[in-house]
Amino acid sequence: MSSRLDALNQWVLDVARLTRPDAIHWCDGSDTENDALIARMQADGTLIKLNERTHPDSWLHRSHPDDVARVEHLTFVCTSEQDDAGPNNHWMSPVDGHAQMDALFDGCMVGRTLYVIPYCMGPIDSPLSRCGVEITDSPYVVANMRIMTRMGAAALARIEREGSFVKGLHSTGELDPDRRFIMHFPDELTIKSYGSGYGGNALLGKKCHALRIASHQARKEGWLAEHMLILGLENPQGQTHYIAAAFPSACGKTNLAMLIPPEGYREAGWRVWTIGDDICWMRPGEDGRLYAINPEAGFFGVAPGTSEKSNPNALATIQHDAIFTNVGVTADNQPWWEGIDNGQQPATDWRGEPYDPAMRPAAHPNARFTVSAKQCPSYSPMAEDPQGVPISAIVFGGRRASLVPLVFEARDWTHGVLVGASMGSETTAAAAGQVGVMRRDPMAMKPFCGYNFADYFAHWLSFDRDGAKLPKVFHVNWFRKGSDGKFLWPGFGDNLRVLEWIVGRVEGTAGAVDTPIGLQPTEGDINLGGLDLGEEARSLLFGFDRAGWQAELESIGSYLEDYGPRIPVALMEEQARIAKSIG
Ligand code: OXD
Ligand code: MN
Repeated sequence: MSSRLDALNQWVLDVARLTRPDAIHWCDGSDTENDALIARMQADGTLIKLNERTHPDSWLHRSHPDDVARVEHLTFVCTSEQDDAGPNNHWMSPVDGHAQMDALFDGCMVGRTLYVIPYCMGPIDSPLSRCGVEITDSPYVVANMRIMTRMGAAALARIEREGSFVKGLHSTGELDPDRRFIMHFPDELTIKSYGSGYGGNALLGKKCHALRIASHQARKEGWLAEHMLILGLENPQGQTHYIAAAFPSACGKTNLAMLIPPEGYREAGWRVWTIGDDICWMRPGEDGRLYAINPEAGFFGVAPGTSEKSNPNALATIQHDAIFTNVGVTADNQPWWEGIDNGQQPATDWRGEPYDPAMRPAAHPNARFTVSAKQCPSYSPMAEDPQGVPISAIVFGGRRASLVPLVFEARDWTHGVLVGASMGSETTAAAAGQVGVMRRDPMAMKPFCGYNFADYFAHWLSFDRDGAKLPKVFHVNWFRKGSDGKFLWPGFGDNLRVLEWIVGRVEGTAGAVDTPIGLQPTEGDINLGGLDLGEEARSLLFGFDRAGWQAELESIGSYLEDYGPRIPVALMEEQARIAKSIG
């Protein structure tokens, strides 16, 4: 291999000396390689073949029952100064972090194969893309990385050209929760992950590289690495606006990114194009607009709740060549999960036991599918454009059962940054821990920002400079509940009505009223035709609760103050301005 790959070769040798694998395999990403890995995993039970007639070339993986989600409490950012990681991250010094991880990795691959996975995050020829190499002892990780990234020979060629890459070292270890850590060394562009095979902990291109390490690189280099879907909304005149939207994990990013418009809209010619469902890298272009790429090549989506009603495009995408993790299966080996609503019944649950609803759900609430984006009927050809797509609107949103209306628009960029920074949402099964607890999750990046949130907010604010043509910023809440505890907004395809208003605001054609929290549509500004919304729904979805917002602004103020003197003054002034205008 060429001398430009010396650093990579040396690192692989160093890791092999530490972990002592039986064999080393450099992944080329070919079909032959994948077939051999799949055959091996089928033989040892890592993968179980699903019904070949209904789901050709698709597989079920059952994880260790204690290894089903991201582990935020075991995830660390290792910087020399603790303040650089910030109160939003668990911290360890790089020296201690390496010592702790290397002790775990010592000899951990004896009897196993070490796989070297060169990968590219983003279109292989895009200047916005970045490469990495993951070393792992898990063939399941290799098979998933092949779907989720541009993996293999082309990525290795780019690494050879550029000479730089993010280093990720992973071992499933013993899958013991007491010997499990995910550590990031942003200054060394290095990740070490031990003891878990779960996607967010083990597919290192995804959360570890494309968010935690990339957010750190993005700050240094003047771009943004965000936990956002990207969609294109095409109107009946054939014009497309691109929208990036940040919602916390398991809050409907995949569903929104693949939305199918309600019938009347469809007939009129509205269409949603999918660019990405989880991660967005964007940077200012020469014209001052923000241009975005999806660094991923596949979807690692939450299966439960996915149905013909909630997301027909996702269902079509996962009909073949998909890996399902921790779903239930029917008697004839079709994947099954709660909310699939396809008239079938599960026979076996995600732990491989006969399904008994009194014991546990058939699918784990965080069961996942891994599938190539190219299989999605709404996948946009623009997703492969090396220049990225220009973003017209940024949307923030969380799960808020009360207070927060259906949609509002921030007055300007600074206000928009405050709206993102003060986002709150109820926790979900995507991370280990209690579900349904409201927490602040700024820009949906609480688990993923690789540095101090105070500096991250300052970085966001810095994009407002001469010549910038920034997107408008909005906040949505699909999850408002009525006094009966039921959701007030139908959601799913009907969210297009809100997107139409957002694009109308961008184009200057849609109306709004000024409220202290921003610009809100009245019922007349949004097309509600054909919806059955009661009196309570209309008043809560479009209203403004002054007393509730007074308390919310106070809570936002004390949340931001907790970041201490690093918090940008402009953000505190914005909070004070809004608090004052509420009265
Ligand atoms: C994900 C997550 O898997 O956010 O995308 O947990
Ligand atoms: Mn995510």
